[in-house]
Amino acid sequence: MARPPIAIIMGSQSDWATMRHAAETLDALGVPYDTRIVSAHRTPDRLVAFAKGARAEGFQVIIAGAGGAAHLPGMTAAMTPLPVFGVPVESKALSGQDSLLSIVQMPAGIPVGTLAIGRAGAVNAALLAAAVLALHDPALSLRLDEWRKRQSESVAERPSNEG
Ligand code: RP5
Repeated sequence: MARPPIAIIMGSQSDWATMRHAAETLDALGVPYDTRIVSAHRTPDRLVAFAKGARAEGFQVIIAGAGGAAHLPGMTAAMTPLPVFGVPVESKALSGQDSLLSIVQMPAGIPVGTLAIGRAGAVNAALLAAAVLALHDPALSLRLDEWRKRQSESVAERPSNEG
């Protein structure tokens, strides 16, 4: 069986409540992925092994979610040539502003594509990762078009008291 092209990594089990939205979006698009807990500070050796081996494992894009002092996306990007999309997880103390600034403010030279805080960022990271793969996958490109079409069709013309 082909290896999944996307890795969804996160700093903690507690990040899964956010990062599962990336997984569900990839499910909807029919894109295989692997999920791992990789903490930059609690499991640094696991981080190094994962990031250095990610390309050899067959991954093409990495989605990395973390909260607080969120080093995971940047440290991962420092050790792999693969594109890394960072998802700032909403933290309790600072509502994810800490996560966002930790991930987005990469010094020039090591890029991390940074998404919005929380669920929106997780969903969009998955859509962005799928769009990268779709550049060389016409069937996935069609599925992405269909996903957007369904999204447009799901928007009512007028607001309702039910919603
Ligand atoms: C970060 O610390 C994780 O990415 C998580 O968002 C945050 C809190 O982790 P837990 O204390 O819930 O494990 O490393």
